[in-house]
Amino acid sequence: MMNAIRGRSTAPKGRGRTGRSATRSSDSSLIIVANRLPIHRVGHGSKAHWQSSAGGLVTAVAPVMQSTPGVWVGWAGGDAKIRPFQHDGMRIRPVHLKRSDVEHYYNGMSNKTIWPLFHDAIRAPEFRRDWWESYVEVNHQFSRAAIAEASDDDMVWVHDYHLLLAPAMIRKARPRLRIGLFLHIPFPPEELFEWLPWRTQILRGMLGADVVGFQTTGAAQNFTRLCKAYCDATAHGTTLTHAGGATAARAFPISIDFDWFDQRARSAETVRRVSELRNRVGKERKIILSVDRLDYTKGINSRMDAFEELLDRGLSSVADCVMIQIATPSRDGVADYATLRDDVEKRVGRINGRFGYPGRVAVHYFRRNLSRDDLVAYYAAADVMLVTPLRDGMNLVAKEYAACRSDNSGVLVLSQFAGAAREMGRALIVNPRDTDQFVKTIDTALRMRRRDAQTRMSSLRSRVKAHDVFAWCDGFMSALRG
Ligand code: GDG
Repeated sequence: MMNAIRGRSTAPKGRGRTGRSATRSSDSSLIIVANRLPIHRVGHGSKAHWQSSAGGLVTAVAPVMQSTPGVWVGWAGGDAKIRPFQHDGMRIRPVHLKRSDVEHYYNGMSNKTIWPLFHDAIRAPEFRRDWWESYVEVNHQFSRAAIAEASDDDMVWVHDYHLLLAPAMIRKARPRLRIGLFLHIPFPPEELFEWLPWRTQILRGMLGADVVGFQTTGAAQNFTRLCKAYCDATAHGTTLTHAGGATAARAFPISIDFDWFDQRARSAETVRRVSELRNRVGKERKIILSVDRLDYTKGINSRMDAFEELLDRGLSSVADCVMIQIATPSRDGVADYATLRDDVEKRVGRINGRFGYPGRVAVHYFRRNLSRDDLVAYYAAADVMLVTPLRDGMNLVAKEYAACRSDNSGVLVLSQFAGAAREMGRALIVNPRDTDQFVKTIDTALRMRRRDAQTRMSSLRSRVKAHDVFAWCDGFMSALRG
């Protein structure tokens, strides 16, 4: 494939008003540029091999890369220098990060500045010049790798908040490339974004793309207002015109591979696992499930508080229901995450101490990565799913749950602050900070009549099926092709 990329003609194609190439040949390659590679190394010595990784971005983009010739530029984790290689039909180009970059660019600027700021400043963002300098340098490094892989006919698709400067850096070296940027997390309103000492540089970095995609229209509008204020951009519909050319800023709500989840949930193996799980927790009890990365944006503590109050007020009991919280370990290098873990574990201990009895635990808490098949079995077993982040770009878990409810049973309780709430209005929508309303909504979900639940779930499933990850990708890619 590499020969095909390098050997392809770089003759100019049709050019748009901005001087950027406006059409692509059908055999253009796609170069994905993302902080992490879609695979990670497992095992040691002769048994070491690469395995697909879990996570929002990987889940969403991997199926697309199976069907399009492409390259994935990203960090492999750790500090080993790894040469480019081929994996499962895809060229992998690892970017090497120094330990100090992991500390400053990744743990620092990405996860202690941008992540909290873009999530409503749920934790106070820190602003450090040395982190910023490292962020600039690492963005250059990713950009150089992308430039080395791309011929002028190819498309480059940059992902997420770690690489907001890369579109303009790549554009500078290769003015005619088609460049897309998709932001997986929210884009904040002016009054928060303006805190950033490097706000203009970041906006200009993003404007290097031909298409900037967001999870919601609200996020795209926030970006548009800021570009008008700080980059002299003018807006016509969803197109921003600025000194560097034109950029489309629009919502492309991300989704899941609906059919994969649907079929897996219907399989005999899943049916067997569900029945085993039900027998273990007690057939008569309703299962309330949550699945999150262990992150303070996901609202795990407020959810535990609501569940505790539900039991405390006697609205439900441990004989009637059980909560299962799957919490995937995340960002262990950031102190806030260790504190969160302690807080969550204290709450689980307290609730079990107060309400559990022999043979009946109130909260089952798993802090580990499960296989996708295990996850599907939990989704298929759960009577009520709580997806209640304090702020979330989209939240794929909400969509995965709906996809696993092939008989239309199950009730989804969804935070109004998840991007998914824009599309999944037939869920029970909650404000997770309003404990009173939260407790009542869990109670309503537990008591909902089967027919009402089925009407809601059927509508949720239709929406997710019609707007699956392939539709998301087609939508973004056709905008990118111009
Ligand atoms: C970011 C944005 C946006 C979870 N635990 C396990 C596991 N998972 C999988 C889920 C789901 C994914 O990870 C999590 O996706 P989310 O959307 O919930 O969240 P983030 O990781 O925060 O992702 C988010 C997303 O990007 C996509 O744009 O929706 O708003 O924050 O697919 O199934 N998978 C396996 N084992 C686990 O234990 N195998």
